[in-house]
Amino acid sequence: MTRAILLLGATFALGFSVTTAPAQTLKAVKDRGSLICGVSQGLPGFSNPDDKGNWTGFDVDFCRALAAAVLNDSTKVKFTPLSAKDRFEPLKTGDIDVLSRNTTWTLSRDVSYGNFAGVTYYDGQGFLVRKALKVNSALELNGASICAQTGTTTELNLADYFRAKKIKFKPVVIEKMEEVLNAYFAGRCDVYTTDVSGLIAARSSRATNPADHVILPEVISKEPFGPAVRHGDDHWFDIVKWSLFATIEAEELGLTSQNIDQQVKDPNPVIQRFVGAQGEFGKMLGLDNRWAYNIVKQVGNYGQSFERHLTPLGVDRGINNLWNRGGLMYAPPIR
Ligand SMILES: N[C@@H](CCC(=O)N[C@@H](CS)C(=O)NCC(=O)O)C(=O)O
Repeated sequence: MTRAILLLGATFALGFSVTTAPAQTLKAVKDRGSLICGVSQGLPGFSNPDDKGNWTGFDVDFCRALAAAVLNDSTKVKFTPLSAKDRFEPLKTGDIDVLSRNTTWTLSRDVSYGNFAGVTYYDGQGFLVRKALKVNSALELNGASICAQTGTTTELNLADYFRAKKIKFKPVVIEKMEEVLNAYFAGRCDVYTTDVSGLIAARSSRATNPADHVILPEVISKEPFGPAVRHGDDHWFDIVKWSLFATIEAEELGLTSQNIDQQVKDPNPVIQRFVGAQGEFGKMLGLDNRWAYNIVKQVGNYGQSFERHLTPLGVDRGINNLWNRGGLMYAPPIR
């Protein structure tokens, strides 16, 4: 009897462990020889393809940093462009290894779609209007038509904000960003609302004369962007988390793609651990001990990515500065 129960238990345990074994994302990425990264369909500064299909941007750099950590080669990335609405499903199905796409970390997304590895960029939602409308505040938008994109936190915040303020507005919610921008710049809506970084990108890349458009002072939400991985693979979650922390830690340590080969000789034990000369921190993650060195050498530190992609658009570091420079960027220690 006892034996039968034990046997039944063992069979069940075996079956159970087979059916719920966590996805071996690291192994899949290594076997494939490339990382599949979900990005936007084109958002200057964050993830944007050129005519030849080469992707660049702040979120793209994170994909490259992860490929440098995991595959020792930042070029081994395949990009999957995803609309706001369709971005989470490929994470669940395993069609992408990571979602790195100006995606706000919220409770419902964290519970329903995947784990967020941290925050790469702290943003908030704002409003872009034509200067000719002579509007100085979101509180003056009574009766305005407001364009937003489907499947975003933007459309939800928009409704909340105006309901709370008892201001009437006409939502124009469109699925494709290209069409949202066409609608706003053709004057089919008075206002364009999205993350402030997205407004800055839209104004500088799409307006005939950027000075004809103003961003109103109200920031109506918190939009912490971060990379997400699917549930059920803690090991992969750790790798993505620590790859992000490594980019921030590198900036704090003053390690850049230009100086890291000099800095490896620095006897500071924090740097020695970072570059893999001391300890087995890479190995603990299932990676090469030079994982963090590879990120910095091949992609650069957090600040370098920011300066390469966001500073040129006119985005300030602001709260995205390091914690010891007045911002919120803080990485736990590698030890
Ligand atoms: N951060 C917000 C908005 C993200 C979002 O999708 N924003 C739009 C407007 S800036 C976008 O990136 N569109 C690009 C695309 O659809 O490819 C969210 O996570 O819901």
